[in-house]
Amino acid sequence: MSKTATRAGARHTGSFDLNTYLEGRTAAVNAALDKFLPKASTKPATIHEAMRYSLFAGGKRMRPALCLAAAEACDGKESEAMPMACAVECIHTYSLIHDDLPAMDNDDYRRGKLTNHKVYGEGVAVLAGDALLTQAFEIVVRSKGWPRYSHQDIVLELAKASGSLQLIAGQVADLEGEGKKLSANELKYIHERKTSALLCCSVRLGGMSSNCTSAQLQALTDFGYNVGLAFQIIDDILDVTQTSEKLGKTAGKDTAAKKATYPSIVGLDKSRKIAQQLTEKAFDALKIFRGKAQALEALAEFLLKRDR
Ligand code: GRG
Repeated sequence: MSKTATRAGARHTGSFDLNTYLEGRTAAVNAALDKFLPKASTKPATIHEAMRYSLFAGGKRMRPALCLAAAEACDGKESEAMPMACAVECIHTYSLIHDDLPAMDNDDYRRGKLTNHKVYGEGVAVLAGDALLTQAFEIVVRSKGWPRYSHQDIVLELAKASGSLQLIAGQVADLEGEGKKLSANELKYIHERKTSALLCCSVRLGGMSSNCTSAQLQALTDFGYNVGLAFQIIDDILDVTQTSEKLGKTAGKDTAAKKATYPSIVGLDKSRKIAQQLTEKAFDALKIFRGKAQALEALAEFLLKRDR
């Protein structure tokens, strides 16, 4: 068995219990989000209901978990990383609401439920996405601040990851690439921006909330970048190998929309191999944490092996 297969294949069967970890983090993140967001009954109630509908529709909470695990690796306090974790989840949920709109991917299901616009109409869905994006900035700006990284640093981090050079750039390239034959490099450009940027931002913010050193921040950047790319390749694989019921969203959309994906360019086996190699690179980036990054390692492995 190759080094990659051994390491990415069976690393965390030992002491670390990822299920318990994820259950605990998800509950804590949900409670914090509930506190940060206006109550559903706050006027105008429709928008607050719509924001909460998608936010609490049952996502995997991977970005917040990565953020909190990164803070842990840098000896940070969960309470100080929590605003960052909630902010990245708000931005992620906004991007899903907008991506599902008829003007974009036109999807009816997300997180196992009807999409936001199917329940609240397109106008409110656009606004719910806008409001969640704005909410993310309010959450981090209102938090108490961090020793080495200013509010300005934190806001810049979030703005860069979600702006027209990263998340939006990826979505634009994705829209413009539909029906076209893209090279593997063009596809990587999309994945880096559409997916990796926010995952990378999540772990960086976790580190920043813990007053991490620049070497630790670089390690988290390398980790997040590689995990992000692997995450999207697995997402593309699941789109062709899983059912809509399992995914909680419409399966087979990439093929139907004639989207270039790793499986369509290099095939399923090679795609799995690339995802495994990227995960291996992500593991390597964690060496600097000398055993304190167990949760990050387990999450990277989980994301490689996930089936939904
Ligand atoms: C700014 C409108 C806009 C879009 C940005 C994020 C995005 C681009 C589009 C959403 C659809 C998509 C395929 C995004 C890539 C990232 C990804 C695989 C999202 C799904 O994330 P999961 O699996 O979802 O973590 P849950 O529901 O579990 O949180």
